[in-house]
Amino acid sequence: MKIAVLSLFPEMFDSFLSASILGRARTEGLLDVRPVDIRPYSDKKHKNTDDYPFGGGAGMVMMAQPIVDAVRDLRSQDYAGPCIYLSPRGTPLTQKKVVALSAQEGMILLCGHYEGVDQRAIDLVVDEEISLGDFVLTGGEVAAMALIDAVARYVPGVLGSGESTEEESFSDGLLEYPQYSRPEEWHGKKVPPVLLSGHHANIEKWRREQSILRTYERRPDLLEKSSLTWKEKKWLEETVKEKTVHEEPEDVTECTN
Ligand code: 4GN
Repeated sequence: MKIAVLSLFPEMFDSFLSASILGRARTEGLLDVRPVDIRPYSDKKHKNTDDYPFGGGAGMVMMAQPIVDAVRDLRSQDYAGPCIYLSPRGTPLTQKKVVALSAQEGMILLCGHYEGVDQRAIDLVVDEEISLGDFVLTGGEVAAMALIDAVARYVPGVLGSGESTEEESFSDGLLEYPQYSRPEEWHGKKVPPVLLSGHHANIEKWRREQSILRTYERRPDLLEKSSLTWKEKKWLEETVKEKTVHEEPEDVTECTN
């Protein structure tokens, strides 16, 4: 997969692209990621890339000209696939969308800064606007890195035989169960005995239950779409009741009403 990333700070991608799994994927030629500096594309004498917003208001807007010229240059150099602008006002990213993007020949990612990009550049060259979630970053680079990372995992050969895309959060609609490694006891904290039992059916059952409980506590919205058996629904109901009875009484010493 061939990815270009348009940024005013392309050096931000250096260590990200060299480390760990992505570093190896790139040396093996499975992944080609090129951070591209927007500034040289500016027509201005001093290579400015931003200007004041029409209509007033705080901050600066990234000008259309350098961005549109950069994207058109990349298109002429054989960069295919959607041009994606990372922004908090985009369509929320999902694992399904990540998998779909991994089947593309490539992508061109646009990283914004300041108050954002002139709408005319978005209208001309951007195919999709994607958001990682309801939060705001100073620039789109960290969001672009997250997207590249998530997509790369589904590019054939990027994950070794030890790493899988299968049995992780979201693939079965539930959050992951807790993991433990050596030592069996650490600072007085023991590993759940079932995991040391060697009884694989019990281990699977415990993990499934932990996933269900976590999803109930942290992401009840996901639980509605997941396929719990009637037995599992009953178990959850009982376990939640049980938990409420044995819960510590709430600390109200600071409560003033
Ligand atoms: C993306 C970009 C958040 C996201 C961003 C997100 C840069 N913040 N939630 N910041 O995926 C104005 C111009 C803010 C670009 C944008």
